[in-house]
Amino acid sequence: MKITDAKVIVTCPGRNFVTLKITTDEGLYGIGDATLNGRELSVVSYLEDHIAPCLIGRDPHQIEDIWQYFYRGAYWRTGPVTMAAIAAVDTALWDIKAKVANMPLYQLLGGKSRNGVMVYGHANGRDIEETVDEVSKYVDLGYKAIRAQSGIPGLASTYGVSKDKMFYEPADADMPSENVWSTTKYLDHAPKLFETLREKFGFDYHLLHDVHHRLTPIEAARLGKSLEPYRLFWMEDAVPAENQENFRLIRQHTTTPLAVGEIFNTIWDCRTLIQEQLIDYIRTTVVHAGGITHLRRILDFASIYNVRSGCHGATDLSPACMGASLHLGLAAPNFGIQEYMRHTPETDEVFPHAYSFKDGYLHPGETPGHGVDINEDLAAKYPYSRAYLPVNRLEDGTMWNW
Ligand code: KDG
Ligand code: MG
Repeated sequence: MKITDAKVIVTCPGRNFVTLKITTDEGLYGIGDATLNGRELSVVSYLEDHIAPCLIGRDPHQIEDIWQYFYRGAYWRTGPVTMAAIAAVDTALWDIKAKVANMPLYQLLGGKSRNGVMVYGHANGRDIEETVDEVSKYVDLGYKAIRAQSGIPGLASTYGVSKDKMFYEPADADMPSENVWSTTKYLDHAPKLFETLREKFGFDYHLLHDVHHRLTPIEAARLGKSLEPYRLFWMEDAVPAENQENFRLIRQHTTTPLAVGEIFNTIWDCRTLIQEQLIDYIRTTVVHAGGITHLRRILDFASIYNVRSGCHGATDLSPACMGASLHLGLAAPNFGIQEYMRHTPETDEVFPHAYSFKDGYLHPGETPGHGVDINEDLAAKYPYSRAYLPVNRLEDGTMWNW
């Protein structure tokens, strides 16, 4: 079998997605997600100009060798653009291999370790009251785990609070919108949200929270401590994680479980965090961490240190990424939870998929491959539209982490 074509498809059914479609001389094809939110076209160029020419003529079954060829062989290793491009190739090749085997991908990854993949949804509101109402809606939909974010008094907008309740879309403008952040106001408010949620819903549901990289280690330690009575499933991205050692300080001070890694690209980005057991959940995902091949390596490494998966699954990760992630989640021994921010109906139509939601769990389905396809005619009706994530400044104008 030989690869005859590697085509990059860019579509914007409400938001931008980049997809790689690899076709073989036997007519079988596979697809992989290559979306890098706000920087999409850099991955398009990487794939079209630098990867596609080296793919034609190769045997699609040699997934590991092809992965190493594009990782080691590039000389310039790692980074989100390179790793998203490699991920797309890898995901498409696993899709092809499973189609050839006529099996759902999870069978090739060792078979299922559970009946379904527990997911968490995103409840958010402008204030605590509205967030409580939104949590109720997720409870009614059958979710077992819910992420809660609320607007902060005195701040015009903040991460995680959306106008469209089911579809949070932070990449909202042709030029980056500017948010204003106050750690003082946030630290005062966040524990009140979870106190109210536990009073109202008890402890039957898992509650999660995303700090979105905004604190210093000692502030994160303080927040973790103040959230302890509310027994969160996790506190996510409490600090930026370029400096993995930062988590030692947070860990020393709090028993609130810690999750990090949605922007990591390789196993090296999380090595200290995992080896020293400074975190409980690793959030690396298929598209931004080198595909199924590399994510599986990270999860296997994490499994020796009691660290479980909590893969990123925001709307900017396409259904092709979600499908692949669900197969890995069904098979991995140390699966923890999967984020599930729903896609719009337009996106679901462009990417017909076999996965389905029931009673708080997603199942990848039994279709051979990863079970996600792309309708190219429909995709062509939604041209690329530039959209940036916001930027963040402190109240005095200093640039901060968004
Ligand atoms: O593109 C950025 C989003 O994926 C990110 O802001 C979402 O933090 C996020 C999450 O936990 O889903
Ligand atoms: Mg996050």
